[in-house]
Amino acid sequence: MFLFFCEGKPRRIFFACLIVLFSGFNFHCSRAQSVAPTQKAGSRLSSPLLQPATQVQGLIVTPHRTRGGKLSAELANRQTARLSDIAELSLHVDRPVSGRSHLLKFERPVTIQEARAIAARLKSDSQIESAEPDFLMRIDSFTPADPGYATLPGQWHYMTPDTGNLGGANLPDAWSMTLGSASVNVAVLDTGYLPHADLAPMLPGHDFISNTSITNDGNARDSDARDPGDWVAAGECGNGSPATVSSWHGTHVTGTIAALMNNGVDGTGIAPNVRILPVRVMGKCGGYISDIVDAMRWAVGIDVPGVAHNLHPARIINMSLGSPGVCSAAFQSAVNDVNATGAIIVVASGNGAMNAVNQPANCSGVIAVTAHVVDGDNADYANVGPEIMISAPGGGCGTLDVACVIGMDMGRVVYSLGNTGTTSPVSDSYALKRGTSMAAPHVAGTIALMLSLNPLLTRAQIKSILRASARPHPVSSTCTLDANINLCGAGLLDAQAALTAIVPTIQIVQERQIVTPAATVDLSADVLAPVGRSVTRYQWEASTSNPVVIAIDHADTAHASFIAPATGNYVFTLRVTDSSGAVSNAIAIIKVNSAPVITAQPAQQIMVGQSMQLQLQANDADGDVPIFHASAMPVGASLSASGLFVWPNAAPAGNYQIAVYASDHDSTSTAAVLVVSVMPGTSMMIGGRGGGGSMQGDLTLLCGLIVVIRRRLKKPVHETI
Ligand SMILES: [Ca+2]
Ligand SMILES: [Ca+2]
Ligand SMILES: [Ca+2]
Ligand SMILES: [Ca+2]
Repeated sequence: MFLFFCEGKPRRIFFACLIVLFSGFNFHCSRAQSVAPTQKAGSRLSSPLLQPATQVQGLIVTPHRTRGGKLSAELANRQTARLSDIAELSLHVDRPVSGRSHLLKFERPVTIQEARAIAARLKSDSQIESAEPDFLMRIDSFTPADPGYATLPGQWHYMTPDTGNLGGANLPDAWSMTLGSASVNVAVLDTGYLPHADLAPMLPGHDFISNTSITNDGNARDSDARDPGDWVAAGECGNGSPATVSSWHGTHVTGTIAALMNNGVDGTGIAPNVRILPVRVMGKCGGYISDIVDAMRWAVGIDVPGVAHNLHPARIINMSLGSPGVCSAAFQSAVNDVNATGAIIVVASGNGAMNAVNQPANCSGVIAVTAHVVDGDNADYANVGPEIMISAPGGGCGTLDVACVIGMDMGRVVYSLGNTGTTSPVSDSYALKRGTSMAAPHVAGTIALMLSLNPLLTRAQIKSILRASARPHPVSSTCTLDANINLCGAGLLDAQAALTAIVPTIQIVQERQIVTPAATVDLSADVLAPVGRSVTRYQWEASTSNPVVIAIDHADTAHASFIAPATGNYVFTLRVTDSSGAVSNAIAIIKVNSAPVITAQPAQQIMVGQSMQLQLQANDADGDVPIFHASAMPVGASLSASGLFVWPNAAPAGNYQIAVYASDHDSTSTAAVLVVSVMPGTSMMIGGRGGGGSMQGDLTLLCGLIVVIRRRLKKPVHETI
């Protein structure tokens, strides 16, 4: 009965296939229309195909341009009896559609296959130019074709959240925006990795395990980060410790972040195009802080003694590891160093079912991740605490789901890569695991997608977006109980919402400027739209709280300008809109400042040995209090910040030209020259102090020639300038 491989009307197919049998052709029972689209040349990934809904309501029918006059008239008059006969299903005209078409609705919704068959029957009518199902389009969402994605147990943990799966990380719509960029490197600090048919080649990583009793690869640190297995015998990890098989934990975590998509193998990863830097820190029984902190620094490009420089520094570190206790000083120091490079660290909260977060998830400056299960409830094993930033799928039983039994929760755990070996590696497999270890890489992978869309995102922006885009913990779930408020972070990871929230990055060229009145002031910005989008609008706006209204030139470009008014502080906002409608803002602050102007002083004359004091004055147009200073002074003379010039017992005789200045906090006056002639002869000083601005002694009055100089001096008479 091979005939029924063909779709369409069985009776017709039967005859077609009879013809084939008798004519001896190799007939594949396919119709040109149903040939699957081929992948674009050079592309490693399938295009994000639009997925039609499973039911169709109607058809778009277009009469033939020349032969369809009668049909056009029928449709205009809503006469559908003839078409219904051809369709073998009752149709009615819903409305005209642009492009000479009409939308015809079925008497009942039909399947996609039925709709296509009806459309094909209608197209056999010579008056019909085209007839096609009116499919429901969705926003570029697509479903990976990997066999493990949708087939039970499946990767529910990536899927669009719905009533049966409130915990899904909402990746299908995120994947239509990006599958990751090969320029984003994610370091996985774990048990190492195994090459796997569902993994792209790893970046050159490193094995940081120095302790040969746990390393299990026959040597201490080395440049091969492959996982030799971490199985242990009973008692090997301490008295009473159980025997365990190899976990292949690092391979599982790596697969969650970057397993290949649409390659026909296993499931998929969250960011299949990003690169993984495997860094081995965990062996038999675990790993030591001393090795892990070295690995953290090395992963982001900080040199570690005895290890070759990492040529592929990571922007993201995933650490699905930890142990109870406060954050150690060594961990905190490493976190600080990593953060200083601009990288971001994601850490699992731990599986102790405690109201306490393991270290290093509790270190300041990391993203601590707890785990939820398929219905969005916090996982029964997951640690929570105030350090938690977000929850991600970790699988297993929910805390409040008493009917759920561990081991009977297949289909509710996290599906990723594994190996069949119980000790040493044997062959590729997939593995089902539960844990906060599985939750953290969901967040790391999502951050990798975010950085793929906009590599300029800062750690603060990433955290802010993840928090703001998280879905609320489900009503009446563990994390909404009064006792757990603020212990589970912002909510459930939502990759689609996080990526949608990424806005263009704006870098104002000069965020703060101090300018002079009447200057032409540049308002310039470098703007980067997320990948796949473009900037559609720039708008510079002057703040309504500015002291005066300012006209901005070229306000609708990235490079605007204005003429500075006389004085005051001004705020300008650049608002950038991208082609997705996302908006971001940045602010430029401009201070218009006038430098102080020193009030000219008459030339001063004084006899040798006399004392003088003089109060200098300056005017600052914007009201700043001037601060006086001089570049050099005659021996014994001084000038206070408030402008009091004092020269007791002036000597020796000569003509002094003293350059004085007044500054506000932002600018300095031009030099003013205080001219003092010290006359030779017997001191005739009269004791006591005179008032500001006058010489002491009668000879002051001898000052006849008053010269005011406000210029830069070329030749000092004395070396006092
Ligand atoms: Ca080794
Ligand atoms: Ca090794
Ligand atoms: Ca795959
Ligand atoms: Ca000023």
